[in-house]
Amino acid sequence: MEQNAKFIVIEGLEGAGKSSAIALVKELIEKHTGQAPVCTREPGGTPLAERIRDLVKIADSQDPLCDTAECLLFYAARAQLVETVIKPALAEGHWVLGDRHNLSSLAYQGGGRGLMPLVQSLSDITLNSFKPDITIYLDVPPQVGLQRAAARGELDRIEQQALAFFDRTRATFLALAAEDDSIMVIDASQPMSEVHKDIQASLRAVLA
Ligand code: T5A
Repeated sequence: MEQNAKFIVIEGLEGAGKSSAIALVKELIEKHTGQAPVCTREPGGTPLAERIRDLVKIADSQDPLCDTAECLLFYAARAQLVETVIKPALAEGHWVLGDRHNLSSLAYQGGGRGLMPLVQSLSDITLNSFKPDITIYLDVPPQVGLQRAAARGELDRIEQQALAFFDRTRATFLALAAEDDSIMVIDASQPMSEVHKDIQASLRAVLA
């Protein structure tokens, strides 16, 4: 088992290209450690957290989710995932590769919804300074990302928000990345082959 297992997270707006980035990083980790990482997604990644995922993704016109409840649900799902999957995996020496984590709540609920004080309090209480070793933030203008997501099929509850919501979310992702050395920003509006080259370069040190 790897003594110094790492927690690596891929972040970005909808359509940023997280799925193919995850496939690439998974392969790189496998080559480096000789073992597949434990892959998680947020919200989700445990049976209970997957049920919460449905609550936040599917719109209910009879009982629309208010912003505070949305925020609490993301943290309930995250607490369950961190305590029952991520921390135990790291403790056993398994690398963990996450499709989104806390940075999404800071950006979407903190920046997009304007709930930063609540998000910061919940983050402190539930995570207590636990954070990824490396976060790769795939930066894409919302128009580009949403077009890609729409080309794939129907948009979910959050994807149907106004463009200004995604502009605020992106601005928060970038502002938080600027003040945290563990967050690497990749220009995800480039062709996929270039995005992948940049991801490999940004992980060179950690996978050396
Ligand atoms: N959320 C989540 C919060 O609000 N707060 C939180 O705390 C958390 C954890 C989760 C939703 O919940 C929100 C954010 C989300 O709205 P999700 O399904 O996990 O939903 O996340 P999405 O972002 O909606 O997932 P997507 O599948 O839309 O995004 P991806 O994975 O980044 O997109 P991907 O890789 O499937 O790419 C989309 C399309 O674009 C193409 C791909 O081939 C694909 O067809 N593409 C490119 N085309 C050209 N050039 C490139 N460079 C391309 N990269 C990708």
